[in-house]
Amino acid sequence: MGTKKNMSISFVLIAIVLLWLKNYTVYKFIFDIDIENTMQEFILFINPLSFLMIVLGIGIFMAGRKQKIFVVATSFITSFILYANVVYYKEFSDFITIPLLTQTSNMGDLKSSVGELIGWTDILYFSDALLILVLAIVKTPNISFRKYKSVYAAAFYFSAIGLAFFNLGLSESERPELLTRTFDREILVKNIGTYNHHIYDAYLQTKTTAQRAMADGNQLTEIENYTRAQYTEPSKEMFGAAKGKNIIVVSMESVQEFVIGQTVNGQEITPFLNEFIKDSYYFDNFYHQTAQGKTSDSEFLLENSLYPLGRGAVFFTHSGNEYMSLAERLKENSYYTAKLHANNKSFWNRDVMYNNFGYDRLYSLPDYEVNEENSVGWGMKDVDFFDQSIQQLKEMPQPFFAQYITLTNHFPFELDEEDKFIDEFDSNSGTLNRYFPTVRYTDEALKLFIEDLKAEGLYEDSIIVIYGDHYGISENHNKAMSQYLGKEITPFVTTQLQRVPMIIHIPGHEGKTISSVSAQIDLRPTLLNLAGIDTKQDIQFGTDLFSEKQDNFVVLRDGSFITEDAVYTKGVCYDKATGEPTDGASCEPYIEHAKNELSYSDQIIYGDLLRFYRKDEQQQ
Ligand code: GP9
Ligand code: MN
Repeated sequence: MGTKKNMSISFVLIAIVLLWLKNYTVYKFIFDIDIENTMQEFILFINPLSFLMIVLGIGIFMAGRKQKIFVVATSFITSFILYANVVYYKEFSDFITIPLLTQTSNMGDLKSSVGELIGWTDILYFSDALLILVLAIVKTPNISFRKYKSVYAAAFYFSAIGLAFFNLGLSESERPELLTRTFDREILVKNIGTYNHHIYDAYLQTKTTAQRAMADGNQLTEIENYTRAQYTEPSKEMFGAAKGKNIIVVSMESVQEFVIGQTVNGQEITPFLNEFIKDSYYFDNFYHQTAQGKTSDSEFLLENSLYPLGRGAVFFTHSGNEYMSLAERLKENSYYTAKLHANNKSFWNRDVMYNNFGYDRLYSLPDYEVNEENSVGWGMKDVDFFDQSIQQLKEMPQPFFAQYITLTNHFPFELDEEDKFIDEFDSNSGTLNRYFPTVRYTDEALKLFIEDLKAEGLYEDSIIVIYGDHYGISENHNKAMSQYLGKEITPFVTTQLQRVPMIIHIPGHEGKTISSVSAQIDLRPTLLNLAGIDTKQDIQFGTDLFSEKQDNFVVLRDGSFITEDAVYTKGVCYDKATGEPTDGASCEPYIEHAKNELSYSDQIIYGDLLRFYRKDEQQQ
C-alpha cells in the first residue's frame, strides 16, 4: 500500500493517451478509411500520437495550475479541430483545408446543411476533453501535475520527434511520393493523421502562395506542348452543327447517373429525362471531376477545361488569374453570355469569377421574386426558377449562351409535401431516402422548362446541354446505397458512382447513346466545336466528345482514373468488366499520365501561367 502512494501518473500523459484513443476511435467509426493490411492499420493507430505528444507535451514544462489550464485548453482545441473535420466529413467524405476556411461568403447559406449534420450527442466527441477537465478539478492523489526534470523532458521530445519520423518513414514505404504527388486527402490522413495533415496543409498554403511569384513563361511552353499533343480533330460532321444557335446549358444540382432510367418503389425517378434522352445525344459514361469547390468546380471545368484544385475552391483561391474562358471565346464569336442562378451572387465568389470569365450578365437573387411559397431548402424552387427565367431568356440578344444552375436537389434534400411526386426510399439514410423525390422534382422542373422553351419558339433555335454537377450521395451513405443498388459498394463502385448524366440535344439530330469514357473537362472543346469555333490553339485538357479519336481516358480530381477497360482508385487497379482488382497491368501505362494531367493543370493555376499566353499565337 505504502509504495502505491508514491506511484502517480503524469496528467499530461493521461491527456495524450485519452485524446489519442479518441482520435483512433473516430478514425474507425466515423471516417470511412480503407485499410488493406496490418501495416496500414498500425500506421493509422500511431499517427495521431506524435502530434499530440509534441503539442500537449509543452505541458511538461509547466507545473500545477498552469499545466492544468494549458492541457485542458489544448485538449478542447484539438477536440474541436477533430470535431470540425467530423462535421465536414459527414457531408463531403473529405477533410478540411485552409482555403475552405476563407470562404466566408458561403457561410450564411450553409445553415440548413450544418443543422442537419450536428446534434446534442456530438458532445461525445468532447468526452475525453471533459474527463481531462474533471481530472484537473477533482483532487486525485494518483495524478501528478509536476514539471518534468530536463533529462526526462528531453527524452520525451526525442521520442515524440523520433515517432514522427518513424511514422513518416513507414508511410512513405507504404505510399511512395506521399507528400509530393498525392491528390487524395484520405490517403494523407490515413498515413500522417488529421493533425499532421493540417500542418502539411499549412505548408502547401505557403508554397502555393509563393508559386505565382516564381512562375515564368517557360513553364507554359512545356504545358502547351503537352496539351497540343493531346489535341484531337473534331468530327467533320459535328463541327459547326450548332453554328449560330443559342446554347442553353443546365447544370443539375447533385444529380448522379445512377438514377437515370431507374425506379424507386416502382416509380420512375426521372421520367422526363428518360424521354428527352431518346431524342438527344446521351453520354452514359460521363464523370464529374469536382472536389472541395463542388458546383463552382464544375463551372470551372466547363469554362476552362482545366482541373479544379485538389484543395479549396479555385473560385475563391484564384479568382484573379488570367483564364481562357468558354464565355470569352463565345463572346468573340458574337454570343451574348449569361449565367442564371437564384442564389446570393457572392456564393462561391461567383460574381467576381464570372466577371473575370467575361460574362455579360449574371441573373442572381435580386433578379427573381423569391418568397416563402416558392422556396425550400437552399432557396428558390427549381420550377419557379425556370419559370421566372424565361422572361430573362426572351430579353437576351441572340445567339446567346445561357447557363442555368438548379438548386432544389441540394443536400439535405428538403421538399414540400405538394412537390413530392414519388415516395421516399426506405433505408437507414434519410439523406438517400429524400434524394429520390428531390431528383424527381428537378426532373419535373426540366420538363416544364422545355415546354416553355417550345412555347416561346426558342427550342428549335437552341442546343440544350444538361448535366449533373457532382455527386449528391457521399460515401457516408454506402450502406443505404448498397441496399438500393443491391450490391456491395467497393471503391470500384464508388468511382463508377461519380458518373453524372450528360445530355446534348441538337434540333434535327436523332437520339444516340455514346458510351465512351468522358468527363466535365471535355465540355468546353465539345461546345466550342459544335458552335463551329476552332480550339486547336487553346490550352485545355479535355477532348471533343464527338471526336472520332476521343481518348476514353478520364482523371478524377483525387487521382483516380478510368479507361476503356479499367478503373484505378486508391492505388488499386480494377477490371471494369468484373469490378474485381487486377494485377495492375492495364492501369500501369496510365498512372504517370494521370499524375501529369493534374500537376500540369495545377501548375497553370498556381503559377497563373495563362498570363504568359501570347494571344497572337492563337491566330496562326
Ligand atoms: C449554391 C449552389 C450549391 O449557390 O450552387 O452549391 P454546392 O454546395 O452544390 O457547391
Ligand atoms: Mn452543387
